[in-house]
Amino acid sequence: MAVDLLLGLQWGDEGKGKIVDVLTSKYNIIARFQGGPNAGHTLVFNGKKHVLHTIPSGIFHEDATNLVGNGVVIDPVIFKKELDKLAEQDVDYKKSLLISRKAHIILPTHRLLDAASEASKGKAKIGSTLKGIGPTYMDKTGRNGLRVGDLELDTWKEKYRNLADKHESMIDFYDAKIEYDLKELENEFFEAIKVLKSLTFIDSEEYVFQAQKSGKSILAEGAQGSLLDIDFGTYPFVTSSNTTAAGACTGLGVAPNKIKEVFGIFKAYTTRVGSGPFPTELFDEDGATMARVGHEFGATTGRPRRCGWLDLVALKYACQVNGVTQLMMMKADVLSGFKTLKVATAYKYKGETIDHLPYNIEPENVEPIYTEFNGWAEDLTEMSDASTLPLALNEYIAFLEKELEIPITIVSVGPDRKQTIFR
Ligand code: 2SA
Ligand code: MG
Repeated sequence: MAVDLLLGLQWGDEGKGKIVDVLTSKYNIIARFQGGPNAGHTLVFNGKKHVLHTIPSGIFHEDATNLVGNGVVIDPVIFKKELDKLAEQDVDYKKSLLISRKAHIILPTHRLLDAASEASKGKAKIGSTLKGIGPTYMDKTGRNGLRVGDLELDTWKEKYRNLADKHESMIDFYDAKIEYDLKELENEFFEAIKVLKSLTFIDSEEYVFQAQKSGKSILAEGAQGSLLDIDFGTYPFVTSSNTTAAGACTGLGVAPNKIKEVFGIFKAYTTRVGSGPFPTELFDEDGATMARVGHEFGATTGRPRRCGWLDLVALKYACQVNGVTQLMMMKADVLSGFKTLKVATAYKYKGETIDHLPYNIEPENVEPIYTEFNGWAEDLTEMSDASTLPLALNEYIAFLEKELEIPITIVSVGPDRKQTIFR
């Protein structure tokens, strides 16, 4: 059976968690393939909101198996907190949650290094979530990392100590004053490791291979967004993993020819949290309205998200890099009430008009060229049928489909599972 991918096409927070939750009943296995507790995937059902960070968004469905793949980085402390929350909801995760032995572990000192690195950069900081993501992936590619499978060996504490000691000397190297009590952080870490060790560790690439062979269906759940990809994103203002389709191959061991559908999730407008260029960013009342109506705050850090118009230049680029086969448009409801909507359809770049994403999209280099659309006044949040959508929204959708040459198969009109319109 083929593997389907679900990815964010912007700078994260597109609503991937919600759509995974909506689609889970069609799949046997939901698998995360990159990122870690920097992610914040929000699910709403039965009047309750749930935020997941490392655990796949299929966890609330009894029949689904949830796999944390080798490409993910795990902070045992945050993982334990997520598990505690699930236990409070009577979710029986022991049976349904599997962890790759090859996933890397975030040490307390990785978090400290993240903080020291960001503090030392001053204004040029990445705007990291400070979860230790960058330093952990650095140790992975630097071939120094501690992996989940190491926890099954007697030598893991020694390996931990050596790495943590090295990190401590590195923290001193940064020109930043970071206050910390490592003993306390370690107590919490070792407690959490005990909980992690009570879960099922597997050779996940073999599991994924056998699952496909026996006809099981798999949905790979991306975290962050395509423009935060370490290779294709707005470097250096990116995360440290491949958030694009290729990341699912390396982060799960899925062969490229086994991938079938690629679901590209995007917001009807654009948001970004953290630093970095954002050509269609708004600093006016319209941006403030999007932030207010869309409740645009980081699901992990609570930071306010920057808001702006939809950027078709960037969206097209993301569709290309990922080979998107179906689009899903989120938060259409947030745009209700705008008289006029704008979509950036090209950039002015070095005196020319271009419609592809150039190397440098810093504000001094690109100026978005907008196409305007009529807005709609109707409240969409109670709608459940595509035939009831306002004309102006249908025109907005038709334009995007024509430009991107990909069908929009879902329009989301609110955070709840039920507020999902299939087309
Ligand atoms: P990091 O922590 O090293 O991966 O940060 C590097 C950049 O990646 C951005 N990033 C994100 N952007 C949007 N959403 C993310 N998840 C949380 C959420 C973010 C939050 O769902 O709201 O709560 O603040 C996420 N994770 C990483 C980050 O802002 C940096 O620009
Ligand atoms: Mg998020």
